[in-house]
Amino acid sequence: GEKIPHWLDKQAETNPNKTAIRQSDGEIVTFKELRNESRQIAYGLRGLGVRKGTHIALLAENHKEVPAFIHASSYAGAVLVLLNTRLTPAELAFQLEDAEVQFLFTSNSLKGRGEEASQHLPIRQYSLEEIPRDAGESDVEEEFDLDDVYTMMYTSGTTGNPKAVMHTYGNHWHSAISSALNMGLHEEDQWLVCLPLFHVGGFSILMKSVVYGMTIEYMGTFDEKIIQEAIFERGITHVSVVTVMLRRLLDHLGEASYPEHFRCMLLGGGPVPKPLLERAAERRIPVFQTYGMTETSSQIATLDPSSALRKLGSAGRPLSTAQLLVDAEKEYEVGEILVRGPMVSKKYYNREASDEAFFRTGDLGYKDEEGFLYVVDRVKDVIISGGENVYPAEIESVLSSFPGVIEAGVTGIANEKWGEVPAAFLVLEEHTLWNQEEMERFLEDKLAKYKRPHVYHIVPELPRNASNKLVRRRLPSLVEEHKD
Ligand code: S0N
Ligand code: AMP
Ligand code: MG
Ligand code: MG
Repeated sequence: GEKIPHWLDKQAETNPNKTAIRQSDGEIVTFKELRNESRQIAYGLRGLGVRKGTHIALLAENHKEVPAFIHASSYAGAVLVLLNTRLTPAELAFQLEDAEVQFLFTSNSLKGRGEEASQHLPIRQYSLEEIPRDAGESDVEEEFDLDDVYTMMYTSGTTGNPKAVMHTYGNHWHSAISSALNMGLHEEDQWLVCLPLFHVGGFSILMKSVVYGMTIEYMGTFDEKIIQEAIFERGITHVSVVTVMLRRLLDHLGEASYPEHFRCMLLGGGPVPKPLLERAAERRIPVFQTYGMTETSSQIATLDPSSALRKLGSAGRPLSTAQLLVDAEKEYEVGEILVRGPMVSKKYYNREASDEAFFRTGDLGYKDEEGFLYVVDRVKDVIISGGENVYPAEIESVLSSFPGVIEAGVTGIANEKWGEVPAAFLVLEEHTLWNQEEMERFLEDKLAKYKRPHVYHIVPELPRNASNKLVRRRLPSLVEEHKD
């Protein structure tokens, strides 16, 4: 495929002294320093045995060393698997094995969890600190083939089995470029990273930074107070958030409004309640709802600044290089959302590539007469809790392995804080004494906290359709019927 020069080398040449990354505590790295540091880490990785195409994984919160490590991975030509830090060792082990990871790098705080996850796998593990920083220069990748795979991130797509989305350099490149064409690019732009880098929403900001030569502020854990300071006092112009984050920011803001220089609150990763958008609009906060997913390397449709208020509730129109169809006959009719574009991942790792021209998202939406997209629902039974995906089939299979459980059904129920949380419906063997505490203890090492059911209902049977398939959407009504 086409080749482009390493984006960080390019920025180090054109904007050497510009701030690439400012930590929220004030520490600054210029593009030239970031290039040098990333290359040095890449030499260290080479010394450990990482070659072009080697699968390496990262298990770390948003620590200081992470951005340089991510760029080092591209200098080393490695395929970087980004692991969700909220997962249990058992869940991590599945991904490490499935992705055929050879090296695991962790933050110090997650070292133990990494060791537990990789104990039965042929993986060499290091903490980020252990990567040698004094290795002599070696050959690193100075250009990218746009068709080469750079990152892998796990999702369950529409089926329920976790699978790794593969992103090429070209996917990330076109994602960044298309976003800029939609939002515009100003010399003084500064994007705040308060999303985790292990999901594509956060990761894509790092890519935008090196593709545009844009300063980012990078924070460890989500903290509304620090975010507000960054916006009011440090000139932040863009922030990417999920719904729960926007609500927390608005609550913290009180009666104030954001300063003039603030250009964009990019809101995505899940459904957005209209009252929240109205609340933000009343305060004249420029919220742009976006639609995208891991498979689309972040945004694929986004509301543009000129339509933001007129089309409140819409996720906008497809970015300039993207196409978006709704599988329906006419305007306003709901159908599955289909997408195509150079930012859309071609393939899941170790799965057959689809031969369809458009990617079926598993989401439902409609377009209005001007082509603006409204996302209304999902075909897939995924629950989105605070921007994290929960796959009912995965939870059900763990619940069913608990003694006395004959079958389990899981569905999302509304939750004020997280949007949606999982609720479990269990059919028990006769004479089984239900003990919720025991179930909760049982789940501790099997499921990440955000995947564990918030409520349990013991029911006589689960709703099934004519072909005996569990109908998860009917689960809540089952409890209502059961009550009276
Ligand atoms: C909202 C976050 C920050 C909450 O985490 P916080 O406040 O740090 O909590 P902790 O202190 O870690 O834990 C406190 C308690 O809360 C539980 N908990 C934490 N998170 C969740 C959750 N999501 N659901 C349910 N419970 C949760 C903890 O377990 C703990 O419990 P206790 O106290 O009982 O032990 C955090 O959840 C967060 O960062 N969420 C966002 C994740 C994310 O990045 N999602 C987006 C994924 N999708 C994409 O990346 C594709 C879309 C996309 O690209 C995009 C998305 C957004 C914006 C822009 C884009 C784009 O297209 O560019
Ligand atoms: P992920 O699979 O973690 O990348 O999450 C992406 C999913 O979040 C999409 O497939 C949608 O189901 C949901 N999502 C993303 N953006 C929106 C939006 N603007 N409105 C409603 N749901 C969204
Ligand atoms: Mg979370
Ligand atoms: Mg999600």
